[in-house]
Amino acid sequence: MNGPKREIIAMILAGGQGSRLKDLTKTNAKPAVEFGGKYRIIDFTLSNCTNSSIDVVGVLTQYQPFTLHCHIGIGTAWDLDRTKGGVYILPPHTNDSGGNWYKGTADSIYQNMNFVELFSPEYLLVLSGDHIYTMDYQEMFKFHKEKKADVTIACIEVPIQEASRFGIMNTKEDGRIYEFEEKPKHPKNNLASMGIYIFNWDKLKRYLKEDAKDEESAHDFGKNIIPKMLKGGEKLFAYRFKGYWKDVGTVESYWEANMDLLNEECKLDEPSCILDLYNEETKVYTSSIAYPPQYIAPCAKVKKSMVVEGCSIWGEVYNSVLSYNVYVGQNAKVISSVLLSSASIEDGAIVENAIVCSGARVTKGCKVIGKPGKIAVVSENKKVTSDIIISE
Ligand code: ADQ
Ligand code: ADP
Repeated sequence: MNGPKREIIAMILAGGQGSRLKDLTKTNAKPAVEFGGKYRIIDFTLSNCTNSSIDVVGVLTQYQPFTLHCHIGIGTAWDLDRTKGGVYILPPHTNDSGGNWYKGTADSIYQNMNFVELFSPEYLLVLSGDHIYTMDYQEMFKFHKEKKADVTIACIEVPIQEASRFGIMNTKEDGRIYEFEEKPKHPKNNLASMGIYIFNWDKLKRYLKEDAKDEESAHDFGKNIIPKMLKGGEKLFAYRFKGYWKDVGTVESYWEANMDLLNEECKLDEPSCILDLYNEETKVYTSSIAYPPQYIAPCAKVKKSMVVEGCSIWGEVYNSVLSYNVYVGQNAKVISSVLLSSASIEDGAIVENAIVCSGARVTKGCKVIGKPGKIAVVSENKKVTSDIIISE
């Protein structure tokens, strides 16, 4: 089989467990976790590909992929159901030399080199399936070509206290990277890799093959490939991204990114503090299930919230994001919380600073109360029958 020739194709890394999201990723890969009411996290990256006219997209899956596979299907929602190109789901597989689980992010690309070669690309765009942002990859691609770079890494300034969660780089004035440290304990600055890379494919291929033989390597882009390329004297450039971007790697950052959707106050200020879901050019697509329209009962009060189809609300909802088919009973209160599909908050229950996962029930009169920095999480299908209050 030969695919259509493409100058650039994308590979989305979507196989990691995302263990820091704890109960949210028990039965689901992180990219398949519901977000913003009607989306799943990977929708943002897939939609960015569509909106950037990148029409060959491989999705590398491994950990708990069932929901992710069902959700992506043949890519219709993102207009990626092509006869030539489109979206391809790439789980680990065996071949005549054996085959393996994906040992790390770089290994997952290495094991799919034959797939990439089908399209004879000159460049490879490597993306993560677990970031919330909208971005035109063509702008970054233009930058990559202008700089005649071997690798371009998208980067953004993060609060210094969070810098040790990321790959941190130092650049010269023209953007050339001269230092890169993956998750440094004591970061020297705050310019973070967004885990979005454009590689010259021939060059990357060489490094992937060498890295595959290296038994000491974790076969990870941030830990191994990028430092090796830097050491090998390749031209690495940093592309500064100006918009909103969040790596929703922890329960707190996931909750915050949901709350950011409700943040009307800063809409006119910095582009980095808003995620605009209403812009036609950066529209986020998703494959959704049909539910009846949401019903807001006469006794309900709903303010500053996102409420998706199928919800029925009899109680009070403030500053919250409600996914499909959520029930909020009479005299129940939901404040600053994220309720995933088919969660049920029964009569008189109180939920505040919390995430209630899919199908969970907070039974009559029970309280689930967390606080910013210590969000309360109710896991999937759990029935809460006594108060959960995070006090310290
Ligand atoms: P992390 O986010 O910690 O750092 P990682 O956990 O490797 O990177 O996940 C990146 C993506 O790869 C995720 O979407 C994950 O699902 C996927 N993935 C992980 N292991 C995989 C495997 N074995 N097979 C397939 N997919 C896999 C990275 C960079 C940092 C950068 C941050 C930005 O290493 O330098 O700062 O991303 O978020
Ligand atoms: P406004 O008229 O300015 O919209 P609201 O009454 O909507 O004022 O309240 C503003 C904010 O206060 C809302 O965003 C909501 O988060 C919060 N709020 C309002 N009522 C309650 C309540 N009963 N419990 C908790 N938070 C509330």
